[in-house]
Amino acid sequence: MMTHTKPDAFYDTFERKGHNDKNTHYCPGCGHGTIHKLIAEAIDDLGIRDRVIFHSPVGCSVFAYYYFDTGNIQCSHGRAPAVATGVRRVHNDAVVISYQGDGDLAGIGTAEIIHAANRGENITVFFVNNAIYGMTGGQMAPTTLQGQKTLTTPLGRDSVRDGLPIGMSEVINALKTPVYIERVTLSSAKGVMKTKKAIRKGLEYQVDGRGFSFIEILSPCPVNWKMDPVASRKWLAENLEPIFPVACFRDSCTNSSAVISARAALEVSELTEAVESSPAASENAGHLPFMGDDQLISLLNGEIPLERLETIQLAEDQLVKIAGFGGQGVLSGGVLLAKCGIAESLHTTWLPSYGPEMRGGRAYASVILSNDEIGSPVVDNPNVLIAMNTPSLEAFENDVVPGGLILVNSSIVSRKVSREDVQVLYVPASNIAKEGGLTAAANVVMLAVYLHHTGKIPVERLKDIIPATVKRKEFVEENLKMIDRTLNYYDTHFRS
Ligand SMILES: Cc1ncc(C[n+]2csc(CCOP(=O)(O)OP(=O)(O)O)c2C)c(N)n1
Ligand code: SF4
Repeated sequence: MMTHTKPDAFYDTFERKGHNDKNTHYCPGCGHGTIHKLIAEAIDDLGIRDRVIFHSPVGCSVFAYYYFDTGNIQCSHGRAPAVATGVRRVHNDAVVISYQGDGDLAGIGTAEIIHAANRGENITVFFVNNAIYGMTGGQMAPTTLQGQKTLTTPLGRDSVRDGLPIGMSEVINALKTPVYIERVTLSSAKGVMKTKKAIRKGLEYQVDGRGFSFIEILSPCPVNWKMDPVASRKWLAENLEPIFPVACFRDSCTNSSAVISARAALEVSELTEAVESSPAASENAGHLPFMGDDQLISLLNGEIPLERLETIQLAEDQLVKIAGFGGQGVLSGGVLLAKCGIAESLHTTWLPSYGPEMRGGRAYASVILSNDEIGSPVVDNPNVLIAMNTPSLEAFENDVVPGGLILVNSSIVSRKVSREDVQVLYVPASNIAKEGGLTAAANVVMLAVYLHHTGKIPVERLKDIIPATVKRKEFVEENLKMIDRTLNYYDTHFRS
């Protein structure tokens, strides 16, 4: 009987998620978890745990040091190969790992990886290519496929505007010094087994002092690809693998290399045409994040006439900060408010900010509504703060401008606002939402109170945009009812 156990190279518990927690912060189906396990197993097999110095990047794997019970260094974005070089040169006996995502390695850290490879540093690089910026919510990465829809390419990556996806294994293969370059995939069980072998080989070569190893791992990001874990592995096989062919590009140590050349750009274009017309791509097309509504597209296309751009006159810009923890609808609340502004033809910005976890971490959204063009989307001193939990109130209460408005989710925040020069409304938003049968709609409750109380934008606008914005159609009606329930609450408790 085979028993699956936790590798010794992992800590017993992962304190990032709380005391005694055995779960990682990764989303279900994310490739990072699988890759971590394979690396930890290889470290165990080679008996090198006490020698490993793991360099974790900026990206979803920024917290790798919470998992690997090895030496750990967290590097700034893209710089892991440079830091690893320094460590390599002063610790002769260390086994140095540089673990990097595609935004990190192929975007911001292009220079570092090329020069570390070219110097033939005796380090092992694990390059996790999920074709997107995962941690920041799904922007285009250098490896994003042509036609692939991301947060920053809502109509698909366009090679004329954005260039073609970069094959980093092919780029590294153009250098003479690396000893081992292989691209593997997590799309299937067989692919995972090959990945395991490649990871082990890359570490072994370093232990033997042979030189620079580069292992590119095609890895799913179900959350930002807007698919479930099973569909994402299929999409990986059908779409990423044709553009980034799985292959051993160089294995100088066994002399059995099957060196393949980079694909010509034209050939890639032909392949991407196939991607764009594939069922997986059209499935993806239904999930345009935040930009999917006709109105925004029309606005961007200039179909909404410019003369409609000054309908509402705001006495002052609305500088709104909505803050809480991930899962309270803080970011989507910001989107709803921003869309209300757009629907009123106001100049509008929405700027999300959140911790590395896709769920449960700290989060806030800054929204600006203005009659004038907006210079910066950053809101340092809001005139409206919507505090969904206590840490948010504590973090931002003192930033609110005198005379500003603070809405406190009094279902969760037990303390009172200490400022006396601001207006405060204590709204039991979570309770109102729960009693209305949709706990997740506390954000809508707060927005309805804000709009109704200030009269800046008719609350009707919120009702107008909800059907096109709320992703799960079965919740549209509940959200609309929640607004009426909130207005009743407001009229009873604040107007009387
Ligand atoms: C210098 C700097 N620029 C930008 C950022 C914002 N940022 C954080 S993670 C990230 C993208 C990471 O994407 P990737 O390397 O593909 O890793 P993934 O999250 O997909 O694992 C960016 C741009 C930052 N933290 N620091
Ligand atoms: S956002 Fe993507 S890469 Fe990041 S943890 Fe989630 S699935 Fe993984």
